Amino acid sequence: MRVIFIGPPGAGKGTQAQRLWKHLAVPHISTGDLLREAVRKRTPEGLQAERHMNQGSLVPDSVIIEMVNQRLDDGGCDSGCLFDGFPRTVDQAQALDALLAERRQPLDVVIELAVDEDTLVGRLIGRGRDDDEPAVIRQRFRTYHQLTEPVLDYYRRRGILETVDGAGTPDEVFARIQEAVERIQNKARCSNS
Ligand code: B4P
Repeated sequence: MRVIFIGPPGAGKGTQAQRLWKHLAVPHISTGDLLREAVRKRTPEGLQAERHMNQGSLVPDSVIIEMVNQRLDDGGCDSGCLFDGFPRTVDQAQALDALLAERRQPLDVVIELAVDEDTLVGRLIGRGRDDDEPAVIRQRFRTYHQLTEPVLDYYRRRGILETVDGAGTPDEVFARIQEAVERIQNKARCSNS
């Protein structure tokens, strides 16, 4: 299966992706993790990304798309993968369509993790990562509304968006995600038979 996780900052994309990739036995591609790794290694992409991440803005599409392209070329994704935090703009979504079409790898489902903003702020402040400072968190929410919410419409129009309530304990959220994935798998089985 090829799955995308989308949600506002702190929605639990990383938390739930850790569970889902193990459950589906597919590679996990987190652009946030790839960027933090590049920052840690002080690569040219990492140095460019760090400034954007620390301001709560998105890293330029060209950097992200090339990073994902390389990750797909590294292999292991033929039978599926889980994209976590990517795509975050409509241009990234269109680029992903092209990358997957070249490889004849269709997308199965996009899971939106929906959580109210007050809960999210509490989670992020509790986590305390470098980009979890209040002014930066506010900017990350603005960026999400402006640039990432249109991505939800992009996939809704295609009929592959599943919205999952991301409130509650990580176990409760994961149970809802599993139900959504099963719904999609059953739908695919029915249309193939
Ligand atoms: P990400 O790494 O994707 O981070 P995130 O959106 O802040 O967090 P996530 O939703 O994964 O939350 P988590 O599970 O950790 O991005 C970081 C930055 O990288 C972006 O701001 C951007 O600058 C850049 N970037 C990444 N991808 C990009 C792209 N495609 N294009 C451009 N720029 C990009 O959970 C957060 C906290 O909540 C944790 O402490 C966790 O323990 C807790 N939590 C999770 N689920 C919970 C639950 N159910 N109950 C209670 N606590 C919970």
